Amino acid sequence: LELAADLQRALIENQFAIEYQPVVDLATSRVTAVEALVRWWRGSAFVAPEHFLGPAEDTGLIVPLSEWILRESCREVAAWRASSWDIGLSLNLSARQITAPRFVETVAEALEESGLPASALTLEVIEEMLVEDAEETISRLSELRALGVRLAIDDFGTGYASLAFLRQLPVDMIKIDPSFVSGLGRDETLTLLTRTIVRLGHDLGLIVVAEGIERPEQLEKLREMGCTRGQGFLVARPMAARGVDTLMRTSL
Ligand code: G
Ligand code: G
Ligand code: MN
Ligand code: NA
Repeated sequence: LELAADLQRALIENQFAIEYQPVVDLATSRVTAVEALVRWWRGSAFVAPEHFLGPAEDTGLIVPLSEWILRESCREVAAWRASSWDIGLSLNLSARQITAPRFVETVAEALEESGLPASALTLEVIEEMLVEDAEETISRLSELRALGVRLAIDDFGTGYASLAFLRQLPVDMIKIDPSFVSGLGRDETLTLLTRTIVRLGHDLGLIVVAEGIERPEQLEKLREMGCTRGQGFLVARPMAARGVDTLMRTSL
């Protein structure tokens, strides 16, 4: 309850910030996109998303918070693109955000006011979001996809219905959960499962992103498997917008 009041105040007082984690082309190391990740500095103390996203969801504060993240990140990525850096933006969605009134309109407005093309925006969802209000969620996401926005399944492979999810939702990308990537080169089953997911994704015509790359050996295995995109601390850590500015200057 105290956290809920603090969250409300944090929103009014602009205590939230966005960090961006690069997603790269594993063959060329070129940055293809950045994933926006929310950060909360409560005074001088950092509060991890896993501690406040649940309460924000329960209180409904996730809706205005997500709207701020959406508008702010679209604006920042559009500015990087204006410097002729061809990158996309990936955003994590919350279940409550998708079924909130005017969700589709809000995304369309954020694209319009920032000038970010719909095709440069990828919205990441996890299958738990289809547990409640599945029909409503699928129909809102399908409307966005009709506008040209891309959809990704985040944490792919961890839900019991991952494959069924692929049939229910027209997606463009799967992001392989770090629990698979962590085992590359160390665990035979996880290596085999990763290889199978990469092949499955490509056979379905999807972009496959490996998440949580931390060791050179993982990178090597992924390249060998033909996985074309990756993300993780080895490649690049989440960074403030200024860090992305610097990265852009060295990339152009
Ligand atoms: O990268 P990090 O440890 O901050 O992320 C922790 C969790 O919070 C991840 O599951 C991530 O998807 C989620 N998350 C980070 N930013 C956002 C956001 O802007 N909206 C939502 N809904 N989830 C986010
Ligand atoms: O659930 P989602 O994939 O959106 O989670 C993103 C979270 O994963 C962010 O909090 C980000 O900081 C974290 N993350 C990104 N790369 C790595 C990595 O290589 N190792 C670990 N442990 N966490 C990572
Ligand atoms: Mn994500
Ligand atoms: Na993930």
